[in-house]
Amino acid sequence: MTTAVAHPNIALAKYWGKRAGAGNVPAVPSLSVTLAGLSTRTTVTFGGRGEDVIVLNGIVQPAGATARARALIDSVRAAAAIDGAARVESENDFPTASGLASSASGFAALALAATRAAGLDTSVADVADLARRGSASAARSLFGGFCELVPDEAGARAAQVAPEGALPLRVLVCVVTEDAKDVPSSVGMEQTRAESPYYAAWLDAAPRLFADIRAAVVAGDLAKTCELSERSALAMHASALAAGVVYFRPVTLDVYARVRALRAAGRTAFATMDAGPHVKVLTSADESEALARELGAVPGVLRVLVARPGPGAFVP
Ligand code: 2P0
Repeated sequence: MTTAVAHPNIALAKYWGKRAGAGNVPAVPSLSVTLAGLSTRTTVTFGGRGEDVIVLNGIVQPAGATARARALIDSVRAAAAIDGAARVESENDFPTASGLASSASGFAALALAATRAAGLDTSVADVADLARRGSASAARSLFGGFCELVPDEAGARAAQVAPEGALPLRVLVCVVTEDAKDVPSSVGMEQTRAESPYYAAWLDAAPRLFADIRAAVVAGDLAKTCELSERSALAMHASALAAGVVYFRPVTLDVYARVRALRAAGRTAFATMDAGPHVKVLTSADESEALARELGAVPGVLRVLVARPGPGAFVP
């Protein structure tokens, strides 16, 4: 039995779209910041009888809803040549409708706990590869601070780009709904690939945005990192919008308008968003508390979580 803890991450350079073929390989490189203060804690026990059991936040999950987690467990069992069923218990200390993807921290914690519970001495890079097959963004949560996920001939490689302290970045998560239902990202990506006239433009632009964001992070340039991150998110959503994949709601646009107004007034404020309507505002540590109050005053914003760069997945 082993317990592992992982934190969610927010992409600064977005991943959107998968390479053709098996293995869940992203079509573009991405770069994220792992967040402190919010965690998934997962315990894996091997050696049971009967079927594998997966319990999420206290609720036993049906097999159909957890196929990717079961595939991960099967591959660990095969690699370790062990028999017996697995029991997985996983808890998030942040709500599913928080606007933060629980699949990233969930698959990162599962991959680390499962390999260690099976007695495997898998390298962190290989644990990230296992997590990536479950959910690509999860590979980035194995590493702390700023992390990249870069597709190559063999699949995709995750690695740390810069440590937690490289930038005084804060992420203000503006939660705009308690409703967890949106088009799942894998469905939205596939619809974008199949139907968007701007998908090719996204595939063309994303690697350049990634390279420029990576350079800004490594140089410790907070303003440039935030500015380019907003562009990456807007380019991703423009390609999705053209396929009818719409994650914006009226309040989302209201937050974007407030961010532009704050910026016009000289503040560091840039917006990014994922496969849901919540807006994550990127700012500096110094400005974060005041900005969180101002964003919390936008009608329709339910609450604002302030998150800082955090550590990679670990066994406590
Ligand atoms: C990202 N997102 O880079 C992008 C930006 C959402 C928008 O990664 O299909 O759950 O499991 O590989 O990682 C969310 O997609 O997708 C995501 P799968 P995942 O963070």
